[in-house]
Amino acid sequence: MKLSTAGESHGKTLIGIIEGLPSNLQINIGEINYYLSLRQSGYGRGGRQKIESDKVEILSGVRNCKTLGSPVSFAVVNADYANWRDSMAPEGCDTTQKTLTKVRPGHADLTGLIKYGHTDARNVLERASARETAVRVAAGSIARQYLNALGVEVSGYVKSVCGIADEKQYSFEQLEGAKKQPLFMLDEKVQKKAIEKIDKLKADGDTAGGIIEIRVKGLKSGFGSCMQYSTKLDAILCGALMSVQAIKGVEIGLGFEAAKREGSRVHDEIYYENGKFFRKTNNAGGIEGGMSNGEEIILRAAMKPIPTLMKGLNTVDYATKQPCTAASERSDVAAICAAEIILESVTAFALAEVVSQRLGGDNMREVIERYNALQD
Ligand code: EPS
Repeated sequence: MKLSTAGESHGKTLIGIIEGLPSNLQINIGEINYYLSLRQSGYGRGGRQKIESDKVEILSGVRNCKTLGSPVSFAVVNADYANWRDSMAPEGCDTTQKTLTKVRPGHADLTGLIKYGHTDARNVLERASARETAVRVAAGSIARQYLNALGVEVSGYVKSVCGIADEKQYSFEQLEGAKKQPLFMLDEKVQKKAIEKIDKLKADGDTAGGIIEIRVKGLKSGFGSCMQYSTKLDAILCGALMSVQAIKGVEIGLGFEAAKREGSRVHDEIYYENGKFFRKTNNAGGIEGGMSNGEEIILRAAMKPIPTLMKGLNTVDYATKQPCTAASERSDVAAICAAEIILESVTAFALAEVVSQRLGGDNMREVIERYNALQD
C-alpha cells in the first residue's frame, strides 16, 4: 500500500492516490469527512478554516462505496483558490502578487528558495504548508477503515500545550472523549489553563506547540520485523509521525524516561496464563525488537510552535539582503488538535501499509481470513 499526495495550499485542489488497497473494502465517505472536519477544528485555529469546509471527492477506485482493487484517487478542494486564482493559476497568473521574501525562521522559506532556485518563497511555502495534511487525513481515514475491519483501532489526545501538561494516564476507551473538547484534552482544568495561554499568545502575536499521544488497540503481535532495519515497526511509525509538518520529537512507550531508569524498572515482565502470554506493564509501548508485541501501541509526538508569528521574528529579506521582520501571513496560533488528527491518520496509514505487506490479499475476505489465522 502506498500514498502519494499533490497540491498547493492555495492551488486548485489537493489530490491523493492510494495504491495497493484490496478490493471489497467498504468505504464510509461520511467518516472520511468527519475526520476532515475534526482536522479543521480545535481552539487556536486561524482565519483560513473559516473559508474551508473540507470534503473528500473520490475520483476513482471505488464503486458503490466499495474498493475495486484499483488505485483510489481523491481530491480535497481548496475553497480559498477562488481568492488566489489571480496569483496561483497554472494556466497563467500574476506572480508579482502575494510574494514572500521576508523569510520566516522555522519555515521552509529560506532553504527552499535556495534549493529550488526561486526568488519568491511563495513557490516553496505553498507545498510546505500543512494544508497538505488534509489529504493525509483522508487517506488515513481509509486506512483506518481497513484496520477497523481487522479489529484494530487508533485514537489519541492532546497531552500538553506550550508546557501546560496533563500527566494523567487514561484507558484507550477514555480517549474518545477528547474529540468533544476544544483542545482535545481530557483534564478540564489543564485545558482551561491551556486555552488561557493560547488567548494570551494570540494577543501577543505568538504561537504554541504541544505534545500529542497516539494509541493503537487490537493489533496482533508480529507486525514489523527484527530482520532488517528498514522493516522495524518503531522506525516506520516514528518516520510517519516525523513526516508531519512541525513534529520535532517522537517517543514510544516510556520513551526518553526509559533512559533515566534501571533495566529492572523499564522492561515489561512476561507471564503466561490460560494459553496466553501477557505483561502487567506496557513500558515498551507495544513494540519490542521492531515488532508489535500484542499490547497497545503508545506513541507521543512533540509539535513545535507554528513558525508564522504575527509579531514577526528577526530575519533577512531575501530580495534586498537587508535585516527585517519576518512575514506575518494570516495563520494559526495553535494547530495542536489538527496535529492530533493528522498523527492518528499517518499512524493508521503506516500501520495499514505494514499489515498489508505481511498479509497481502487481493480482496478484504482474504485479508480478514489471514489476520484471523494469526496467533494473538
Ligand atoms: C499554513 C498557514 C495557514 C494555515 C495552513 C498552514 O494557511 P493560510 O496561509 O491560508 O492562512 O491555516 O493550514 C491550512 C490551510 C490547513 O488546512 O491546515 C502554513 O503556512 O503551513
